[in-house]
Amino acid sequence: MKTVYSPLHAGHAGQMELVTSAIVPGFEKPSRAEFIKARVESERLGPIVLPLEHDLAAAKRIHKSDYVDFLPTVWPQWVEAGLKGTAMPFTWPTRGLRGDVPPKRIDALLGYYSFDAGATFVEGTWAAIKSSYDVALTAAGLVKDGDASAFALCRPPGHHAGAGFMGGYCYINNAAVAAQWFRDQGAARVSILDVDYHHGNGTQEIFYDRADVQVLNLHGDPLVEYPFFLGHADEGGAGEGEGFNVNYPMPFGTDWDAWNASLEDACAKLAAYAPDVVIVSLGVDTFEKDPISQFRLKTTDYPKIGRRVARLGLPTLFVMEGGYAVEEIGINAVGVLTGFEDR
Ligand code: Q9C
Ligand code: ZN
Repeated sequence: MKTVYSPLHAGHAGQMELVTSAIVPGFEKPSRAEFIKARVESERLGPIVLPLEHDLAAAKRIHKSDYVDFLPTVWPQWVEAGLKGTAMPFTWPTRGLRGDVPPKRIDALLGYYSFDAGATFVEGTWAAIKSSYDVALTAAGLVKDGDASAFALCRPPGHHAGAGFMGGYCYINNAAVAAQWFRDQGAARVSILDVDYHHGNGTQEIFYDRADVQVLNLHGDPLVEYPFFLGHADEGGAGEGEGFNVNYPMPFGTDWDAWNASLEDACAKLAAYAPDVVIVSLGVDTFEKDPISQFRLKTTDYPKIGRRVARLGLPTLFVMEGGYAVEEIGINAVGVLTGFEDR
């Protein structure tokens, strides 16, 4: 399969991250994408192609227009305000505060348009976000034009970004953009299978009341794991979307056998839905050695994921999400893809 990759991701670099008790260098760093690209090459997965440029219309089909327009202005506004370092929010309009009046300061606007401090900006961040979006749409185009599968090597990732907010290293929800794009190109139904360790709260929110995009999410139990405030088993969709959102929260320590039981159930529901195309939100932070996660999948498990998805027999777009064990991220992510190709 072809891989779509942009070197512009690399400008999103050197940012700081707020964790439970400290500020540390960001886990979501450029070497992630470079290790994956190197593995695509060494495994000879297929050609690596650059993305085509797209305007932001496809992003605005699922994100709020003012939110999308805000993203390219963040760093220029930050600099204009005389600020340096890493742009990050510090105040959020939670319950009891007003979330409908955007403030007039860039540091406060960052909070207005986010749910945590995990989507930070440096000078090259917008170009990276835009390139990641272009990567997803270009790879979607390959599948639409007849490729059985394609790999969107997106960085930054997307699945935590909601209709009007960023967070969790995510800005534009690349998988959700691609799903809506397939619908707009004539697909009747699209399934998103999110295998990232963290719940894809943004993807769930965007499609929660819709029957035309099925969202299946395998992840750490939000009672004890980020993003904490969405992803429970009783979230099944609303209105017309009732029954088309399925969550599989799992405990710390989940290994292949237990994780695979959820995957099998998800694949059965996916097959019954009979979509025209499958989008895999491909996070490999389920890995036993991931520095911020608590599942126990092994390197040998990742090809099994790809094989199972291939058995669905559907056009498939893989969209890169998380995975922070950078030495192994390429082996594990590309393992899913070579497994899909049964080699
Ligand atoms: N101590 C994705 O995998 N921080 N996002 C967790 C770490 C946020 C993960 C705290 C993790 C976001 C795309
Ligand atoms: Zn993740």
